[in-house]
Amino acid sequence: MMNTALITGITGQDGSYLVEDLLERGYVVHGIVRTPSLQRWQRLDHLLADPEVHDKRLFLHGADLDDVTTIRRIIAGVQPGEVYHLAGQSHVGASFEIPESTCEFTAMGTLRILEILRDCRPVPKFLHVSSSEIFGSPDQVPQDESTPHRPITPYGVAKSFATDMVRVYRESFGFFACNAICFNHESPRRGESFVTRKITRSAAKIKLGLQTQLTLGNLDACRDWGYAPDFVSAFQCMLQQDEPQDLVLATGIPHTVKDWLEIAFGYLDLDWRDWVTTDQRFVRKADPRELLGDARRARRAIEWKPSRTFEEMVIEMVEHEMRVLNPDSSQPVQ
Ligand code: G4F
Repeated sequence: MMNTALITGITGQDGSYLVEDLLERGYVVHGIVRTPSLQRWQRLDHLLADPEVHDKRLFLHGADLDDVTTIRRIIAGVQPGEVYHLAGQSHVGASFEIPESTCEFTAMGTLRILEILRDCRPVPKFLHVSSSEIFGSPDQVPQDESTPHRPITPYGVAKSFATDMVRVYRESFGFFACNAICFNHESPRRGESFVTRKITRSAAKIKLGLQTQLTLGNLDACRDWGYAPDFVSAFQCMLQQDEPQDLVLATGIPHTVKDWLEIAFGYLDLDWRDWVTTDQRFVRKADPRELLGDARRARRAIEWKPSRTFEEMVIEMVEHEMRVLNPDSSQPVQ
């Protein structure tokens, strides 16, 4: 019998890679999307245009994360064997401006789904995409699954709540539920407000004469940046373990925003110092400084390891922007 999966947040970067991964593994996939009549789901366009896939093996259902009745009805109709919960307000900077809705969707949205699943027979397996932001200002570097949560942003607090709830439902109600504790992960499908895509897109635009300046926040900000498709490929494997457990997904290698600038602009033969300015508007009220992941448990449990180097990932993203912005050119401008 075919496996049936339900994905929340299917239209985002991770959701779009996950649906491809699950379809390739032979799953029937259902996705929950917001306001179906108004949105475009660019990252899914290729799948929705495929008559062998759309409404045959991939189905979309409209519901907001606070619409419990509709989500309950969708889950009752779909009867998924596995639920992948990716949805939520995912911009850390924005969480300072909209803390209530961040907690509403990221924290309470997760609890609501857990509560709905509690009434299912059998209870589907559940994967929650958690975040390194739960560690905030950690007292140990690198961080692993046993590192205490010390979030310093509204987003981190919301994710910490959701992560702990998943553990509580696993321990108290016997759910097969896991947190994938993901450090930053990027790709050409990253949203344009995240620093990595902002840099790669701007570098390409500047090279093509479409932009004259790039304004950023803290250039010394440091993160453990990996490649999104690698992270997403771990999600399904996590739900096939003998016993459910949380896993940290990370490269274990720190880089700064300046490293992104050096590689992205350098690849296009530009000196970033000629084009980049900083503005307090993009500096956060609080920003974790020492997020670095230890993914040894994931390596042992599911043989997970990154497939790309940092430099390969940055260059792939720059090349993608050059292709999209300059479609006549088959080669990146050197
Ligand atoms: O790209 P960012 O906005 O990602 P951030 O805040 O680390 O969050 C991302 O990764 C988390 C961990 O996986 C996820 F939980 C979360 O949902 C999201 O996917 O910022 C990265 C760093 C920060 O230190 C930020 O302060 O870059 C710094 N930065 C410097 N200038 C900037 C900018 N970030 C943004 N977005 N824009 C800037 O101009």
